[in-house]
Amino acid sequence: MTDSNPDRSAAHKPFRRLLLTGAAGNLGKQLRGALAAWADVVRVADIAPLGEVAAHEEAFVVDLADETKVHALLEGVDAVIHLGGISVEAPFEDLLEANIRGLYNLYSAAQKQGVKRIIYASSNHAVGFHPVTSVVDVDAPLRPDSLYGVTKCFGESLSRYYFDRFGLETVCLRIGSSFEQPKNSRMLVTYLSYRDFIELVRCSLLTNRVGHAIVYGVSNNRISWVDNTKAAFLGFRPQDSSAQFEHLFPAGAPDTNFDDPTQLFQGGPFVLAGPMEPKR
Ligand code: NAI
Ligand code: 15L
Repeated sequence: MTDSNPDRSAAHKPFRRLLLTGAAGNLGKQLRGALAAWADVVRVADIAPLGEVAAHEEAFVVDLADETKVHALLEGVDAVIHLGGISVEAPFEDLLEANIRGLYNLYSAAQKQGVKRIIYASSNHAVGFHPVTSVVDVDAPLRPDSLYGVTKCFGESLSRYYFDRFGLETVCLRIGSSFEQPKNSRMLVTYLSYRDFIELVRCSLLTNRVGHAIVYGVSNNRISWVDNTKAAFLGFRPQDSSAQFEHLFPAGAPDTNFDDPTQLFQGGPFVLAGPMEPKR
């Protein structure tokens, strides 16, 4: 996505305006500062308060389910990093508004506003019902492990449709577990450091012609359940590893409890988390 406008080249930033949704969340807070290097203006959005707004930022408090506001949110935007939405298993009604209706609103508005590319935060839970004894590549069959995972499959399909129909590019990031550090032994396998997450977003934004792509977001961990060979064109090379945290979760005797689905499948505890009853 190089910029051929001479006025823009003079500024040495590849984008005029980037939109970051979910900017008040865990990963949004990590990414927010980095975006200043890639765009003159960073539009930050969330349903939650956005805190202090920097000089290069525009803040929008928006519910993604609000169609009118989402269309206004996309005005004048070159590319989007879409992290907003419910990030764990939840009652269907809640997922429906934030992750299904909200995502449709985003793509519909992006297409009408001429947005060129969306970086979509999918999840390992789109394929979480693959066993831990397998390695999944980006063409592995979808096997969502939760209604949350189903919404991520919806996002991957919706973005595929918008590329095939309108040429709106998307990179779907099947993020593993991106936190300060792994919280359990499963996350030693699925860990994505914040630094590697930011690098993955950078590669996804700046690679020319991505079409519709899927890539796994994991660091260079000692054990892996995923294979990014077919996404090599993105140039993502993770620098970090969960090895530095292995002492926190010492390996025990092999787990031979074949009745425990949270140990058998890549999605871990998500495989038993749903469906959840609506909140009354
Ligand atoms: P998070 O839950 O901390 O952040 C999500 C943000 O979305 C929150 O700030 C929340 O207020 C906002 N949001 C929720 N509903 C909204 C709505 N209706 N309208 C507008 N904003 C809304 O999650 P985190 O960890 O920052 O993850 C970011 C994205 O990456 C999420 O889409 C999540 O599903 C995905 N992801 C994250 C992983 C991780 O390990 N952190 C792993 C796999 C996927
Ligand atoms: C996700 O998709 C969630 O957003 C995050 O909170 C973690 O639970 C992560 O997956 C995981 O699998 O560890």
